[in-house]
Amino acid sequence: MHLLSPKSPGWLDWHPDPTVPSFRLPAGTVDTHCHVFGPQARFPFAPERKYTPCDGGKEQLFALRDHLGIRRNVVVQATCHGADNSAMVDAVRAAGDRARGVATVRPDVDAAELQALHSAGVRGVRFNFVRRLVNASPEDDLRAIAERIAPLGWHVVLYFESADLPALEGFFASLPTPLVVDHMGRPDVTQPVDGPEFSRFLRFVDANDVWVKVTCPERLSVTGPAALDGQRNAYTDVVPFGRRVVEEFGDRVLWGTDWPHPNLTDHMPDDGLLVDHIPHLAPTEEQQRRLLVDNPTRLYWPDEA
Ligand code: 0GY
Repeated sequence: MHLLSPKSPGWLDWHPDPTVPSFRLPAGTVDTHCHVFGPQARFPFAPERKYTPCDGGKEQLFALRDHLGIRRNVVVQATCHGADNSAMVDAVRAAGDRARGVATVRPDVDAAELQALHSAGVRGVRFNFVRRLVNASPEDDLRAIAERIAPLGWHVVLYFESADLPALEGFFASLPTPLVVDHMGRPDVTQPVDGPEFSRFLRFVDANDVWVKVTCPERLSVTGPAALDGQRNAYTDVVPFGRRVVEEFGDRVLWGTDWPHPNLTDHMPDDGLLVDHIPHLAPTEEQQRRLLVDNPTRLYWPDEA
């Protein structure tokens, strides 16, 4: 047996005992952004990783799913596993029709491997531009991947910092697949929602029919998790940003937990509180149904939509 690596210094483990949310998720809710970490003894982390997390395996993910009242998950390959999709695929297969996957692949991936991933439930690849997580990939390599996956009907999930959008958006717009952006493009929520940075992001979304995950308030927030009123209303500084996206692009917004919440430094969110954040972003029942059920079902289970 190989030696297990210790967690990165200061690593925060996922919440052991999340509260039961007050907000009842509608039937068929999909968590479109979550990960599995290992377990390391069975699925070793990639040598090129930039962090070593705690274990967060499929059993814990499914337990959280059931605790929160989520119907289905989209398991996104985490960078700590590099392009070895085994842990993600194992989780997606184990969930049967209750999960889909988003993979990381290399430019030399062959047709048989893509077909095997498709059969397992993978429906997209993730391109990551966050420098603390990955070394940059040449755009030609990424374009080659996008061209290989387009015929399968897959999409590309984009993870980038908002400051990098001006340099990247031309490349994104040239890709031949649907685009999905993680965490609202990581806005600086101390800037006005009508300010130049977020306005540019909204124009990019509009011009390219981009899907947007209104995820990770805990990652974007400066005011933090303090519940300031009786409605478990945490991460209030993120609300205007999420609400704007839900109002403008109601048929292309997606929600997710981001469990097991990699690389947080100041607190670990109570996943129940993250569910209670949803009605602050999407106040009407129709907005909630589109965000939580209709949109993700159309993207990941199109035969049912
Ligand atoms: C997220 C965010 C992060 C990490 C990863 O794959 C990953 O390692 O996505 C992050 O550190 O911001 O979406 O989970």
